Amino acid sequence: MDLEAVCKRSALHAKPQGLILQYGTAGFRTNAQHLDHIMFRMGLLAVLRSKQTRSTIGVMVTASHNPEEDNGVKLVDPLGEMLAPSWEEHATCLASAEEQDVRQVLAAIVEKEAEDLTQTAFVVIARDTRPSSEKLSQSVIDGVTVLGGQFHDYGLLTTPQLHYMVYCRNSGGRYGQATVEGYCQKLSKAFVDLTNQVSCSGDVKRSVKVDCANGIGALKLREMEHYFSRGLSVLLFNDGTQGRLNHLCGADFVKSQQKPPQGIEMKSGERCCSFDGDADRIVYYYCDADGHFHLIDGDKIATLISSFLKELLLEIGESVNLGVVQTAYANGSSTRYLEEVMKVPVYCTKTGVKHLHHKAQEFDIGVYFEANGHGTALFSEAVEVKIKRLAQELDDGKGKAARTLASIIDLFNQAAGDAISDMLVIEAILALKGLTVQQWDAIYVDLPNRQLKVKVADRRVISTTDAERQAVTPPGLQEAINDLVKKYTLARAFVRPSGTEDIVRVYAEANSQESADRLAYEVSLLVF
Ligand code: 16G
Ligand code: ZN
Repeated sequence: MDLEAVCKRSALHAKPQGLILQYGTAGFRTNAQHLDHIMFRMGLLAVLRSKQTRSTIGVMVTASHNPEEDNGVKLVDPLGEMLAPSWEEHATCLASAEEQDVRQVLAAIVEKEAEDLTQTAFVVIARDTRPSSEKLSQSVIDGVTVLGGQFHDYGLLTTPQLHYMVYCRNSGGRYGQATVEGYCQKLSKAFVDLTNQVSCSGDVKRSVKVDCANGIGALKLREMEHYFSRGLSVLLFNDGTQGRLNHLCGADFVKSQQKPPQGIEMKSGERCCSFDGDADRIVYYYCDADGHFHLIDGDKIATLISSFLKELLLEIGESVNLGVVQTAYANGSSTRYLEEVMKVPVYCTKTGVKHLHHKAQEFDIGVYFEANGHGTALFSEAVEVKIKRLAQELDDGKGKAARTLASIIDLFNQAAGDAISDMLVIEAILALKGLTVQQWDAIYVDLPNRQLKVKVADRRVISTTDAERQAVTPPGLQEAINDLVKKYTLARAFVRPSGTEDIVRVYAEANSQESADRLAYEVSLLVF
């Protein structure tokens, strides 16, 4: 490792003195102007991680649903997963080092991880459509090359597409071909196989309206739609030709504001969905005949998917361990429905995709979704092999169910939650089951809920346990929340420090909107 050369080049990507940024829940994120040094250094770190794991590592330049002037970066581990926690710490140390200390921090990482520096390194890079992304990804490449790493720049990809590429490259082709075409073909073939089972009924062609948040999702859907257009037509809105990224549109806006995005025309009963800026989240919605807006969030998506999977497993006659993973934000009605009606075990983890993903890996089939619409389903290798074998061997009703399940397995992006893949899964399930969006929505009724942000002097005084559902500190806070919750019916409330903003988040739900609003407000006064 030529540290002299690294330091010289690092000076060209100098860190503003005193600027300290943390590798947060989903990597570094802030105003794009402050990120050049971070990008260069994450190029360096990706090379070290690649040498250590002897695998291809991914670097994604995006700030997801943040405003257009922000940007960010995250590393993708060998199986397409989020970076391991010990390396998040290395990332924070390296990003925070003043210029003269970079050499020392790099050497410390090499020593701690017992790196074999003679190993080759390979890094794949992609970016979203932000104006700042292209230049910032060049800084990543600069970091990769100065440490002697090889790289492939995919250019514009959705975040989950990059996760998919990393997984493909490290699975020796077992998972799929690591190209955009490979991704499009794998998903489309699975989707067409599924929808071919229904299209013979002479139905009019299905269609869905998609709000692309003025982001990368529009480009990638356009690139792909001709592969599956016989089964589904997608009508794109907020495709980036006019509006600003994530501005008054996109999955995060729709979920948090509980209203339709700007720039989409909705007719009563029409199925619509929104992606976020890097297309790793999706929520659905529709307007009823009275013009009322109905949101179908990640919880209802998880319910649709897990009930469909469970039905198929029953038909096939296989007993398989299927579990659903949620966070504290999951609507109480969804948890109750899954546990009591569907008899599916439900687990709760801390917020952040990496926590849900790891928990879901414990099951033969693990379905995980955050209420905000990030999620997917994971299938153990044993289950995948078995189902695909049964799909070939059996030719009765069981064989048909096995073939459906085999296609569904291929349609999921098992590396990360993926708005395009999830949309195709949902569209296929609705078509196969002949469900309208209203029928899907009616599976259960969401409990009214309210989220509030509270600005405090130091959000770290609040610490939590039990997957963020109980406050440990400050002392007395949890008891006070419990006392408030007791006054309401079907109520629940919790507080947690945000992992992405300098605020505390309050969540409350109860049997009426007024109660949920009041409870959230009362809890926020405790935090203040
Ligand atoms: C990040 C997470 C998302 C989580 C959100 C919570 C990933 C890829 N993204 O966007 O899963 O819901 O942070 O933010 O992990 P908060 O801590 O500010 O509530
Ligand atoms: Zn995102």
